[in-house]
Amino acid sequence: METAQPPVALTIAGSDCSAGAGLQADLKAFSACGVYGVTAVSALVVEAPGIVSRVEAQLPEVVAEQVRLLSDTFPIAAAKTGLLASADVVRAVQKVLEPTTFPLVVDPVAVASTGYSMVGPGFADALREFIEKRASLVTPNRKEAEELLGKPIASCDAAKEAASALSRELGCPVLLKGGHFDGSECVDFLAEGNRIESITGARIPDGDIHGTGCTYSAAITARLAQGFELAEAVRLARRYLHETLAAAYVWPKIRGESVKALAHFPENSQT
Ligand code: PXL
Repeated sequence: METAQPPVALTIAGSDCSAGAGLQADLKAFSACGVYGVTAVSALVVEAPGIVSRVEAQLPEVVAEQVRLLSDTFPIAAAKTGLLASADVVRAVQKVLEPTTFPLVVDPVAVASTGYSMVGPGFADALREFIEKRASLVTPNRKEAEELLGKPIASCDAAKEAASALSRELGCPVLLKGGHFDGSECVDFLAEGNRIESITGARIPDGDIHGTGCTYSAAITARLAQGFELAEAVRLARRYLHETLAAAYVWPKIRGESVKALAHFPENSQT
């Protein structure tokens, strides 16, 4: 019997051996959203929740070769980039994506939630050029938006204007995520030039779980691969992220801290 084929989404991202973030999070989110995921590995990260011990950017030509082979083989409907880790990898990815036209979500990851910088010299400039030339959406958190704008964003109110300013500067839609501002609700701003939409979600206590940014941008990518327009893709992805946080797993303390992970298949979490 023939079954309907799912859309295909590509992630170009780092491997997180603890599987909470990076391409492992992306693949889980793609699968949970009903999309077939393929992966080009851009960096190897040795980490566990709360600790990053090493980041090894992969050879730019090997990253590009993965992307080329995958996009020559699969009908890729949308893609995302996560941790690209070096300026040379960014430039190689930009070049290999030149002939492609599918929607591309750029998650401008540079620093792990532990504060560990995961990128090399010249990264910020290379990433900005890549975003300006190819991104369909960029998804900064507060720190990443401040880095891209070159100035602090003092409050959630200021974030609205910052999202618009950034979108005009970069020439592409911006989703500025509100998780790192104060308040009982998380407000994300989706700016497409002068048009702005706020997406509000309840703040989940202890919701600072590793991999939320990767999961959010991967779920957006999955929805774009399924043909949803941008604002609806973001709304659906925000809801999915909320579910993975609300059903999160917590294992007992090991190094003084309990170990948490997002639950990507929340409907299975009690079985
Ligand atoms: O959460 C950011 C992130 C993205 N990608 C990889 C990571 C991390 C965080 O540690 O390891 C591969």
